[in-house]
Amino acid sequence: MILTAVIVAAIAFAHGASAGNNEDNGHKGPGHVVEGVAFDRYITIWLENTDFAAASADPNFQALTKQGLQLTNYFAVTHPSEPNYISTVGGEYFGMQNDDFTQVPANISTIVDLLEDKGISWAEYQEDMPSSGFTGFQSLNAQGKNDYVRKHNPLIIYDSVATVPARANLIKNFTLFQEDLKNNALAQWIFITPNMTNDGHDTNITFSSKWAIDFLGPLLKNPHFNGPKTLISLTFDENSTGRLQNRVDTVLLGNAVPRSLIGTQDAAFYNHYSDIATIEANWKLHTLGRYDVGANVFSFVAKKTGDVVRTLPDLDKTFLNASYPGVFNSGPKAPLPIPNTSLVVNHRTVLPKIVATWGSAALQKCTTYNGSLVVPSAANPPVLPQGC
Ligand SMILES: *[C@@H]1O[C@H](CO)[C@@H](O)[C@H](O)[C@H]1NC(C)=O
Ligand SMILES: *[C@@H]1O[C@H](CO)[C@@H](O)[C@H](O)[C@H]1NC(C)=O
Ligand SMILES: *[C@@H]1O[C@H](CO)[C@@H](O)[C@H](O)[C@H]1NC(C)=O
Ligand SMILES: *[C@@H]1O[C@H](CO)[C@@H](O)[C@H](O)[C@H]1NC(C)=O
Ligand SMILES: *[C@@H]1O[C@H](CO)[C@@H](O)[C@H](O)[C@H]1NC(C)=O
Ligand SMILES: *[C@@H]1O[C@H](CO)[C@@H](O)[C@H](O)[C@H]1NC(C)=O
Ligand SMILES: *[C@@H]1O[C@H](CO)[C@@H](O)[C@H](O)[C@H]1NC(C)=O
Ligand SMILES: CC(=O)N[C@H]1CO[C@H](CO)[C@@H](O)[C@@H]1O
Repeated sequence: MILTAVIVAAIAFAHGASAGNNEDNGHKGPGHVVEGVAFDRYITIWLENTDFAAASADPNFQALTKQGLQLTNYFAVTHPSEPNYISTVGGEYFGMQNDDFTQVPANISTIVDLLEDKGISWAEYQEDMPSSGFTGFQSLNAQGKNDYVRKHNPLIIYDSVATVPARANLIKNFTLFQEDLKNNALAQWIFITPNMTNDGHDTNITFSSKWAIDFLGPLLKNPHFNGPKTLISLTFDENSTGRLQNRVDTVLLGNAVPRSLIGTQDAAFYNHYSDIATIEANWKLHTLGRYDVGANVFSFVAKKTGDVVRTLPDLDKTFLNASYPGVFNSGPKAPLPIPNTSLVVNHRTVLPKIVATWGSAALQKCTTYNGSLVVPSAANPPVLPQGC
């Protein structure tokens, strides 16, 4: 019975989505389009485990880079994969330093809460995910090879998404991506994960960059994907060499990138939290009250939103190559971190629902988020106040 209800809900949603299409507007997703300051659609595509130097030396990656704006000081936040993926939608990785089967408690909010609060549509597309909202650990192909993995699916790891069928159903596979594309029903916020072959995890940058250029080539010319104000971030979850700086090669593509910046570089300090910060600034969203608040907004967007792009002191000594203690650390533990519900950045306040859950004086005594650009790591862990 429950399954039937879920399927009915999914069909109802899909119907609503196509009913909302507007042929005059190449970027209209499900429902109405909420205009952003610098972009109306944000698409993130994550490849795997590649050092900045290796990506920037790859000919296919170079060809894509020429069509966009390259971020030369964009950092992953730790190792291995899973904490990086969850960081970019939740503003925190809870000390995780493994790729285990994890469920983030339902009282932890994500970008989904921020987007839905302003009526902005969203979806994830995970290649070879066997069914929408699948919560399993992995899915092997017919030959028994690695295909879909939960650790590369950021939102399914959060129970605030996975346990709500209407939300979980928006986490779909590439078959449904092609369908949504054809129907001009793509959402305004999209996260895309290729399978373990295509994303370079079980191959290498030669393979993943070929996949990326083959995948993106036609899509960049398709107004259902690259509408007049679409921004695409093509990046990597982490650098492949643990002992070195965790810098990854990131390219911003799409029609929202100002023409004058195509083929140029931006050397400001960014990290996976800059993704959320940029989205929050663009759509004037609330924040999560975590590391999203302190992160730099991408410069060209910040120029339009009035956000201040700051310089990181000691960039050369920033590695972000290991996790601090936390609930999901297999080693040293720390309590579930409490968002700082008083943080404000460029008029953006913490989502009221988060304040309602976490805003009591007793809890706020023990928050560690201070809105700084500095991202903690094993070498510079968050410091809990006395008595927490
Ligand atoms: C959040 O959920 C966790 C896990 O269920 C629980 O331990 C914690 O007390 C909750 N915190 C708040 C503020 O609701
Ligand atoms: C994609 O997801 C749909 C909906 O859950 C499912 O019916 C289909 O079998 C999946 N396709 C593949 C290739 O896994
Ligand atoms: C990954 O997807 C491609 C198609 O995009 C397919 O050819 C390949 O077999 C898939 N990899 C695995 C391990 O299933
Ligand atoms: C990637 O793997 C392919 C085939 O295994 C190999 O030919 C190619 O040189 C590799 N590329 C890099 C950058 O290691
Ligand atoms: C992180 O980088 C520092 C500086 O190179 C190094 O000392 C440390 O061992 C690295 N940590 C890990 C876990 O690789
Ligand atoms: C939480 O944010 C408020 C407002 O910016 C700030 O005064 C306070 O110091 C922050 N708490 C911590 C632990 O940094
Ligand atoms: C703010 O937090 C960062 C990251 O944990 C930390 O490095 C920095 O020292 C803190 N700043 C202040 C003023 O407490
Ligand atoms: C910033 C950066 O890319 N750091 C390193 C990641 O690992 C590679 C491979 O050893 C180094 O060359 C990079 O310098």
